[in-house]
Amino acid sequence: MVEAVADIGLIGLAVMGQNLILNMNDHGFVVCAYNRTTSKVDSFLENEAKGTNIVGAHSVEELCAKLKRPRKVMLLVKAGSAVDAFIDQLLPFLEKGDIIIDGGNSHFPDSIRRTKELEEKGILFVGSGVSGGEEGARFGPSLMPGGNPAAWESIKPIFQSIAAKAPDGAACCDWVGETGAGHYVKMVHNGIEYGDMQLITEVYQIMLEGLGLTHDEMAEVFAEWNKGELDSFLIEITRDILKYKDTDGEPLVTKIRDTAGQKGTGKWTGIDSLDRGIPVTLIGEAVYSRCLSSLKDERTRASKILKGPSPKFSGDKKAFIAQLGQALYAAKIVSYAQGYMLMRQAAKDYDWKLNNAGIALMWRGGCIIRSAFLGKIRDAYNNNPELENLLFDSFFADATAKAQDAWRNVVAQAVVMGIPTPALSTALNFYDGLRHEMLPANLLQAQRDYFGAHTYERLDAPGKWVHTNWTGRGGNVSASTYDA
Ligand code: NBP
Repeated sequence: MVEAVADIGLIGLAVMGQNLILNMNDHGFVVCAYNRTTSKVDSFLENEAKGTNIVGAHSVEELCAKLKRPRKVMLLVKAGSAVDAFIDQLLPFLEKGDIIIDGGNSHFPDSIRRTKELEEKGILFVGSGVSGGEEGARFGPSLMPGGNPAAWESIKPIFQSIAAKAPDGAACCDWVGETGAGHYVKMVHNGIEYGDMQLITEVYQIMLEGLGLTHDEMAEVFAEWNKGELDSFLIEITRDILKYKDTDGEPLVTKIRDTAGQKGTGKWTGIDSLDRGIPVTLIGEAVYSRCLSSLKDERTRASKILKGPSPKFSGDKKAFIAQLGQALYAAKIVSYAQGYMLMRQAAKDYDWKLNNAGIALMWRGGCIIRSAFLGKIRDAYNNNPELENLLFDSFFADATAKAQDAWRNVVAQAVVMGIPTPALSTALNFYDGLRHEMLPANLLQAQRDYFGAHTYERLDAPGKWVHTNWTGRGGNVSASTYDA
């Protein structure tokens, strides 16, 4: 008879799994480790886990036998079929009320499906976003658990102890919402990460090409920004990257091929926003910018064919740098507002009760997008849990109003200099679109009705869809009215 000694089991002994186990051990939890290739269990126990309370298992059956009830098994394996395969292997050794947690980068529809399928079997499923990479996993990740709410009380003590802590000591982990909500929020988090990174790179290109600053001068600018409202992990590492020299004393960053990679979560966010009809334009532009960057050969040919202005700035550089900071800040506010709009729509579509303030707190520490700014988002949703749009919160409405002159000038100057600013400018266009009560979609509707008899709604008769015979030649039959 194997003794049930472990508080939690963890499957998947690659970088994330091993580090999370060590983190759990540090916080006083006994973890049982298992891996498909079982030699990795032995190697882990003999090396990284030596001298700890961590125990190992060489089969799924042994793993389950070593777990205290209700059993909690966390998977940190490659997303996709490996997760389903492990769930199938675990089921014969679990009983009603036991918990399976998937901490991998799973796509949220899989987590919705798994929550439902396992609920029918009496097993509680949790799909949890885990952010922060290797270091986060080891010393405090941002954790975004969602799924079957009945699992939360049992896993909460473990999750909140191992999670990163915000500067005020709060754990960067709270219950996100039902079914696929945890992985959905992680997906949006990754999309926002794409956006934040893109914004920083645009400001870098303006400073480099337009202002002609050296990398050390730019590092100084980022160092200053990191002391104020832009204080964040990404600004901090950008400062350090810009200062970093290659062996010949040149900035290393200038020697890196300018083609950006991507693993797909930004793309998922973009596709999802199109599916839901929510204009998450900044993340979309961030994904497309990576795509454009990867067309290096075509860009090289284009650079010799397509003409543009000389990207030289001829004004007060110091004042313009301050404006760049304001533009970055305002565009970042728009990006988070768009991300929250998307989560609001998904919550409506899936009937999730999303913890909006908690989400900002979960992103406040441990993850790549951690920043002081997220504390303000948490405050906004704490002040008004029903807040329709982040931009309507008085703090953010005032901040964008204050920054907008600088933001407009930065985008205008970049256009004049021919320096691309897809994220900075799409954010501004979104801001201007959102604040227009009247957009030119009236003309668009007229065009649709003109060529396709798609009908339009009259302002003076809401809900009444009519067709006009614009040319006098067509008939009076209209097309069906529906939105794709
Ligand atoms: P990997 O994503 O590299 O996955 C390695 C683990 O998956 C190993 O335990 C491996 O077992 C197992 N595995 C694979 Br690969 N295919 C399998 C299959 N068909 N059946 C069963 N097991 C299989 O590890 P990771 O980088 O630690 O990431 C783990 C999860 O966390 C992933 O979903 C990842 O996307 C996510 N994540 C990673 C990071 C990060 O910074 N790395 C951050 C946040 C989230 P084996 O040893 O037998 O091959």
